[in-house]
Amino acid sequence: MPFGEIVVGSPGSGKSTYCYGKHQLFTAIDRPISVVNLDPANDNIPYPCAIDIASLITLHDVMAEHSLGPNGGMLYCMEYLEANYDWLEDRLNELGKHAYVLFDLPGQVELSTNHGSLKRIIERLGKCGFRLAAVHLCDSHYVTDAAKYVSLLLLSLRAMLHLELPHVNVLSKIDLLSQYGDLDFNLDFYTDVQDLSYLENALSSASPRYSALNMAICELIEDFGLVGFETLAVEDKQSMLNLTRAIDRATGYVFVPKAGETRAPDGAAIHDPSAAGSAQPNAYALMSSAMGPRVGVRSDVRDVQERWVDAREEWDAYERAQWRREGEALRRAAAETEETETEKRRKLNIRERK
Ligand SMILES: Nc1nc2c(ncn2[C@@H]2O[C@H](COP(=O)(O)OP(=O)(O)OP(=O)(O)O)[C@@H](O)[C@H]2O)c(=O)[nH]1
Ligand SMILES: [Mg+2]
Repeated sequence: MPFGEIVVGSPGSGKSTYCYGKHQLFTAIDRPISVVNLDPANDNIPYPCAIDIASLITLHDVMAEHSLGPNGGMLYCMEYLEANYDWLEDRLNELGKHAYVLFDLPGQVELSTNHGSLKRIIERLGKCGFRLAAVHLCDSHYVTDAAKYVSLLLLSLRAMLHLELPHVNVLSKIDLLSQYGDLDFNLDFYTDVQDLSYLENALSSASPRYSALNMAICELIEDFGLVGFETLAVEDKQSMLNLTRAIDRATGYVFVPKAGETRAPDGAAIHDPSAAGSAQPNAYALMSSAMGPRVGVRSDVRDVQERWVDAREEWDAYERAQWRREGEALRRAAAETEETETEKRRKLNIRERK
């Protein structure tokens, strides 16, 4: 069965960059991936695009033809895509039953918070057999200001309730966080969303009515108890892998054995080149695959804080030194291979001359 991610978030939150990063990562680790651009204003698409909405409709044409501005034009494009859903379905079918598809959406937040077209498109994808999760990217710059953070919480909650999908909220560009000055709280305060009453002091510096509104929103968010965040620095492999683990749990991909592998009754992996990963669910250790603690480097947000906020420069220097060492080792190995090859050729020449 096909799996997929609906990648949404505010303008500039990093959606297209994330799709590109994930395409590079999955290609490197040999996992299937296709990226579908559903942003009709995406002129410079960084990733190889499996399906592009531009071959159906472009924002430029809509604005010219219907005298609409960019925002109204974007909503028109989404309604047009919904009306021509068969176009999308035909192309998705060509990607095969075991595809893993990222849908790169435009940055208009109303598409994921109140407009109906995207929601109905998602419903139809679900009926076609897609196992989907919404990946909601939020610029981590928002956590540097209490009122902005509250608006981010509300936006995330609205998207979760509106889209009705397994949902992963992500604080993107976490690598830039240390540039915005000191945070009022540790990073886990912002990602775990446990006790928002601590924000009261920071919020009370605004006008009384505005801070009362923000505190009321905080209460609402806590009553629902749904919002939490993962973190992402798109160029950091560990960060991408960690987010991938969280999304795999949300979509159910965590149950899918690797393509070319089946499971014996005791759970041992058996090599079977004919096995297509997503066709055969992993019945072994079903609950522990889903409910066990997430493992892997920086799966704990305190480590993320240390890497990107508290000791970013030291970690940068450490990683640079690691890369240098790895580069030197590779160069040495290449030189040794070259030397052995030259020696082999030399011996062969001597033998031929004899
Ligand atoms: N430092 C850093 N920059 C990032 C990261 N992710 C994205 N960016 C930068 O953020 C900017 C916006 O990224 P895009 O991927 O175009 O954002 P988008 O959400 O697709 O934007 P729209 O499609 O216009 O809504 C680009 O300059 C990216 O290079 C990240 O993890 N770290
Ligand atoms: Mg984009």
